[in-house]
Amino acid sequence: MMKTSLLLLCLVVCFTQGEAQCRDGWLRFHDNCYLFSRDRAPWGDSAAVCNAFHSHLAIVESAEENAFLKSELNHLHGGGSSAAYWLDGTDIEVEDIWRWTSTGDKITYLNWAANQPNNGHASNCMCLYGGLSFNMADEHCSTNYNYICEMSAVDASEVLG
Ligand SMILES: [Ca+2]
Ligand SMILES: [Ca+2]
Repeated sequence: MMKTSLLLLCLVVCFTQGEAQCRDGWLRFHDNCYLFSRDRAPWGDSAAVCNAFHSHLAIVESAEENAFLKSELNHLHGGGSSAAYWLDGTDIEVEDIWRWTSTGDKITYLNWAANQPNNGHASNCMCLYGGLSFNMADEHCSTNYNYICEMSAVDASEVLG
C-alpha cells in the first residue's frame, strides 16, 4: 500500500516536472518561455519588470532563437514596424564590449542590423529594432521601448506550483 502511494506520488511529481509549462501569456520555444510586453519602458525599468516575474530580459544565444523572436515580432507587428524590443545586452561597462547583463557573459552570438551599433557612448542598450527588420541595434537606454522577458520553462513551473 505504501509502495503504491509512493508510486502514485512519483507519477504526479515526475509527470509535472517533465511537463514544464509556460505561464499564461508567455510563448514557449524549446526549454524557455518568452513574454512580449505591450507596454513600453526605459531599458532599466524593463529589466526590473522582467525580474519581478522571476525572469530576465531576453538573451539571444543562437541564430535559431533569434529567428524565433524575429518571427514572433513580425507576426505581432507585420512589416515596416517602428516598434523596438529591449534585450538583455549592454556595453555600458566598456564601450563596444557587449555583455548579457543577467549572466555577465560576453555576447558570442550577434546579429546586428546593417551599420549597427552606430551610437557609441550615447547608446549602450541592445534591442531588436522594427525599422531594421527586428535585427539588433544599440539604442539610448532611456528610450521607452517594448521588451522581451525570458525564463526557463522549468523555473516557470516552479513559480506556478
Ligand atoms: Ca555603446
Ligand atoms: Ca544604433
